[in-house]
Amino acid sequence: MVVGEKGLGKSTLINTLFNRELYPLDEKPKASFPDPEQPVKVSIETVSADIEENNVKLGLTVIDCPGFGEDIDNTDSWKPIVDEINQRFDMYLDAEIKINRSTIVDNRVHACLYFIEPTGHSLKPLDIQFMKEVHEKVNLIPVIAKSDTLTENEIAEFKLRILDDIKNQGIHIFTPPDYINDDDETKEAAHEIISKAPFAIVGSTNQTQTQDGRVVRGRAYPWGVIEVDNEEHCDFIKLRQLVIRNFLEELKENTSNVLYENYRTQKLIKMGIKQDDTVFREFDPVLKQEEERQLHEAKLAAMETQMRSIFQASVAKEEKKLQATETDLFQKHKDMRDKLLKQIKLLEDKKAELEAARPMTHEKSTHQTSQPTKTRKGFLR
Ligand SMILES: Nc1nc2c(ncn2[C@@H]2O[C@H](COP(=O)(O)OP(=O)(O)OP(=O)(O)O)[C@@H](O)[C@H]2O)c(=O)[nH]1
Ligand SMILES: [Mg+2]
Repeated sequence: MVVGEKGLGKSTLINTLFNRELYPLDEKPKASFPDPEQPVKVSIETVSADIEENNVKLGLTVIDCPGFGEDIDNTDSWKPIVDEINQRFDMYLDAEIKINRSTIVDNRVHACLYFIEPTGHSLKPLDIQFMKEVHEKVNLIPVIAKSDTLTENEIAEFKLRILDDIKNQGIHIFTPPDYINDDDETKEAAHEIISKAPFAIVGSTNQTQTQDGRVVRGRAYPWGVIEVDNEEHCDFIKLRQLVIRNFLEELKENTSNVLYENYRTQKLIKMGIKQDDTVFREFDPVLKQEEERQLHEAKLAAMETQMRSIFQASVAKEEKKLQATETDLFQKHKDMRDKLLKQIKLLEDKKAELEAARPMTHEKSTHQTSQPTKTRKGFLR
């Protein structure tokens, strides 16, 4: 989204970013004076186009807000823009509530370039009011428009005053996250980009020849050429890096995880729906890790209890089996003993029977042999 007062070079910057005439530009902008009878309304205009970065095609949609700050009374100039941002959040929320979430089209505003007039003084009340109205809904990126109209020193001082105002007013401007795991080179590059805010930009799609014969995109002055793609001349390259090359994903993530979540929570509270915070825990990696650890420990404890009860059950089963075998053996032993006793009894009876019949045969056999009786006796024992 690009917002700023009339003629600050919004369309030119977008053309410069896409490197083509997305917005046909009148060479001489028509002078117009606000008519107190006919208030100027802010309108919302969108245009989509592809941009190529590192051989990757990106589809970007630009939202222009012509009419901003053009009225005699601009008190509510911010309102249609905030409405537009909210409406896009609402569309996303509606789609999210529907069952089929896989087809959600993300039309939320992921960055708002706010054009500050190159006065060299400080922010105007309109600038402060607008930024305060949107800074919690959108990634705000302030830029100093037409910075070629200021000297290097004027830009440096103007930047400091703007940053002071922003700080004093409690306005949040987008700063990419500082990743702990990034290498020093990446961190350094990120710091260099951030250090340029608010970005002093120059827009132009015109090819101009420099004094040393190079053909560049720039603005020609009698004293020389201001080059768009030269970091010594302006912050266009750094702005492009921030928005497209380096931090496109971070802009989208911040919109999703912070700005949209705030909006959603507020909206649901207003609708009387209480939010289930557990759904959002995944955004806190420390909390999530702790939760996962506890879950893992609970799982281990459950497994241990289960294994212990399985072990106890199998021990009890074995014990029962052993007991059964013992009883069985005892029974068998008893049976055998009974059988043997019975046999002994039978033999004893037979012996007694034989002995009863002996007197007759005894005399007969005494002189023959006494040995067999003895032997038989010993055998029975
Ligand atoms: N000096 C200078 N002039 C610029 C720059 N960018 C744009 N212009 C000129 O400023 C005039 C307005 O530029 P636009 O891009 O139409 O500005 P805008 O903000 O889109 O204006 P509206 O759409 O009318 O609100 C044109 O004549 C541009 O050539 C810049 O960086 N430096
Ligand atoms: Mg324009």
